[in-house]
Amino acid sequence: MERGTPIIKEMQVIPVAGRDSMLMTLSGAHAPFFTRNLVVLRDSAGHTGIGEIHGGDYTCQSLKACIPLVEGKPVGAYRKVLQTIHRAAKGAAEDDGEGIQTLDISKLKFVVKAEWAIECAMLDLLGQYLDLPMCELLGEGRQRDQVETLGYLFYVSDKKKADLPYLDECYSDDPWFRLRRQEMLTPERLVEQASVLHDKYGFRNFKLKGGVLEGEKEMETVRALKKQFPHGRINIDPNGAWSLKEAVSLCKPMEGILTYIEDPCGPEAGFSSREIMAEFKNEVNLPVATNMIATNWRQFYHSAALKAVDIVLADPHFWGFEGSVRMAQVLNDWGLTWGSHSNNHFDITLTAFAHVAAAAPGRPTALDTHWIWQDGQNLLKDTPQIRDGYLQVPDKPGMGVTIDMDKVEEANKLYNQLPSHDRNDAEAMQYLIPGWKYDSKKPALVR
Ligand code: GKR
Ligand code: MG
Repeated sequence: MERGTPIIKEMQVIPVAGRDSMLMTLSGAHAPFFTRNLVVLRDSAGHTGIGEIHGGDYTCQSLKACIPLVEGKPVGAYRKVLQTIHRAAKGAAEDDGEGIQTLDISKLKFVVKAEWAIECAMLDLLGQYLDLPMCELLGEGRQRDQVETLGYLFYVSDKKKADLPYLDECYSDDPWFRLRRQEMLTPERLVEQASVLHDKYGFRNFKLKGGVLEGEKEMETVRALKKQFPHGRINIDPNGAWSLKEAVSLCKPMEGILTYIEDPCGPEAGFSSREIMAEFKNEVNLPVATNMIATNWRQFYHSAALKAVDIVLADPHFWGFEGSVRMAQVLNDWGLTWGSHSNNHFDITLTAFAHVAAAAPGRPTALDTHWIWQDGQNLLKDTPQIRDGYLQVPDKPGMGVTIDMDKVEEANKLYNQLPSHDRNDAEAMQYLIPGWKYDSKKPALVR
């Protein structure tokens, strides 16, 4: 009889691309395509383990460099494998440690750690070996069977203004699929967006991506959303676009309307974003969330010491799967709240997030996901569903889902056709405002 856990026979790194709408954020307008990297592991028991992480050549190369450290290793040694990867990792020369406190998206690749896609795929294999769902292997194990999720609302620009190949779904039978590719820039259209999402997925929580219009105009949208969903939990995230003074004057009147506020301000006047957010909290009686000022344990130490945040959106692709659940445990013990940030992603990330959130103790805030903008571009044969506002956590062993390699191949072909693999929100933006340049303190359409 063979002893020990199965051996990893093969690690594939597969870059993939998908389609997106002209979504507006502080960093500009989303391009018609987004990219991701997949990890597919095959073990000696005949199982397949999968993981997905941010796209781009930097992350793809980092993953490929890990192949010799993963192949030939027993599935049960996943902690040792990750430790070996960490010890071998050399920080990139261009990484100045700034992170994403000013939402410079060229720095996101340093905040994301490629090896968490390997952690995910190894936990998937380990779960299959142990005959347990992945969430049972994390932290204190499964805390819930479904995970409350939010409807992630975006202002959307008119794609016809850009000479770029955005998708049009005007012939779809699905009202949401038809709507998500259209221009939506007014409070009325954002309420329509939220209502159609509510009908399709049952969301009662909404997050508006701000940093696009003047702050006052964005607050009008928030007010309109609250009017439509009086019992809904509404949050706005301008990604630190407002000065401390603006943030206080915009948010103070919103106490009782906003449920919480995400990254209202950032570094200014020689003070770090952690110090500025602490000052914001002294003045405004709203819980504050972040995915910008606490993206690792050292940043979290200062954020916590300054009491700068209440809700840490600990994305497993920044913190690791175990790390994100460890954060959930700490926050819960300290009376603070866990959640997760997201970027455009496929359904492999959706599944992974479902497991991590299922293992987060306490009362996490509703989970972020961009999936609604990608729904239909499935890379899985059995994508977990969002029903009545809750993402269903798979019950089968490991991730509990099956990868569709034909779909992966198509997404890889699309990736290979793209002239560039890195996110660049300025390119599409320049069709809307010629010569547009990123400014961390100016909403994208305010120039
Ligand atoms: O998809 O453009 C986007 C978002 O703005 C993303 O880049 C952010 O990182 O969703 C994120 C957030 O909550 O800050
Ligand atoms: Mg955010």
